[in-house]
Amino acid sequence: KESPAMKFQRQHIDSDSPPSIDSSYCNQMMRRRNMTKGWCKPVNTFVHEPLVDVQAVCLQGNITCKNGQSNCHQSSSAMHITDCRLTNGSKYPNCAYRATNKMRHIIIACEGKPYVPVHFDASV
Ligand code: UVC
Repeated sequence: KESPAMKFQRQHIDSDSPPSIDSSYCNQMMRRRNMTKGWCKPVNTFVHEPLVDVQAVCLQGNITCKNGQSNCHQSSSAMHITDCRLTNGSKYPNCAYRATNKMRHIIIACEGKPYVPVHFDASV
């Protein structure tokens, strides 16, 4: 079974490709990473940095998550990310996305032992 840590990597880590402003990137990646099964996930961020650098964020600035939990962490450096946002007219099963590239500080939730990323909360 997929662990929360593996799920985070599937949904949010794309170390190997450079940031892309191409909407086909989001359309392909959202499908390839199984986020268009059963519904179209409305917003999803891919981080284009080495996995170890994203895992290291769990040791960086501790902040409160949007849901009120206290296990969120904000990256000390800005990171290359692509936000994929579902287009207004998009209707399941035809999930169509818009891509936006950003350099942002990421905010992720971490859990467990080892203490690893399990949720992408926001970027600032
Ligand atoms: N999400 C992102 N990036 C954002 C905001 C939200 O990927 O900037 C995704 C996260 O995937 C959130 C979900 O939880 O939308 C709901 O807000 V999650 O637990 O990591 O699957």
